[in-house]
Amino acid sequence: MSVNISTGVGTLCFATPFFNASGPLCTTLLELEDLGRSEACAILSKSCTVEPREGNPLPRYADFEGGSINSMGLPNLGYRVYMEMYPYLWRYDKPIISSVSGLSLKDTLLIVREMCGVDELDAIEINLSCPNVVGKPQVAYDFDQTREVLQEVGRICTKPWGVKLPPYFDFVHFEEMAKILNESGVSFVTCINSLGNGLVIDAERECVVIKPKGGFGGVGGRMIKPIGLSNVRKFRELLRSDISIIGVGGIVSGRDVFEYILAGADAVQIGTQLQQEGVSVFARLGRELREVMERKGYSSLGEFKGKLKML
Ligand code: RRO
Repeated sequence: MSVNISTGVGTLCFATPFFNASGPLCTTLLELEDLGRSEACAILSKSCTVEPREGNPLPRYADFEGGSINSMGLPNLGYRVYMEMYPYLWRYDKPIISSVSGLSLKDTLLIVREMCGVDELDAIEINLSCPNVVGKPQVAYDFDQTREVLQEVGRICTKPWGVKLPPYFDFVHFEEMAKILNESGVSFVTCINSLGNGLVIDAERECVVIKPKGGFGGVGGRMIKPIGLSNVRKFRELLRSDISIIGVGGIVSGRDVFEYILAGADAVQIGTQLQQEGVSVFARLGRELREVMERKGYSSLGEFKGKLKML
């Protein structure tokens, strides 16, 4: 049986449903070219600011049995460098997406305005949920600020755009955020970013495992999958049907991808597992997802997308 795993996010067409989360292995041109050569369906660059940033002191990333913890602190080359890279990435013939994370609304608008002038760029993901810049709270936990950012970006952005959200845990918060998103011009929503300010401890050394912020950092990987799934599911229930959802959080196998699509995701991003396994993860996920679909008799993602059954 032939299995088709192509999908779409807004007006973008993807050959497979998986690509990188903004963060791991997507900061330099070499890394972005590796993603271009891989079976990732799109290339998403590391969240950028106006000026280049070194980020937080090392060590700032660690694996643990449940996943990963990071406090990278938004290290990136500055938006101008990414603008120059996108034309080189065009040769890989897949959508190119820029993650934008201005340190202020003014910065975000400046970057978005400039990025809209780059023909080779297909879409923009506004990161409203970086948990690791000291003194800068996560925008998307402040609903008034989020509404303002979405209104202002919507006024100037001429490319398809979406937002990267932090995890929510309360139905009232989901409803409030969904109302704001439904009244905005987003064509996609990416959920979730890492769980902010977790703490991993090495009992042998009686020590934290990352240096910045007293060891606190964003938690990703296997252990956050139930939260990622719940956020995708809840937003699928609440958002306009023309707003696509990109799921991210704890995807390790093709079966995890299947679960996200069942919950309502149109595509998924891979973070911790990409960091740990490298870009070959995408080919493996493709094989595994096809296997799951063949076993269940599905020939396209649309046959089960969002069709999670209730008891
Ligand atoms: O760079 C980071 O510390 C970082 C960012 Br911008 C983000 O959005 N999520 C995360 O876990 N780390």
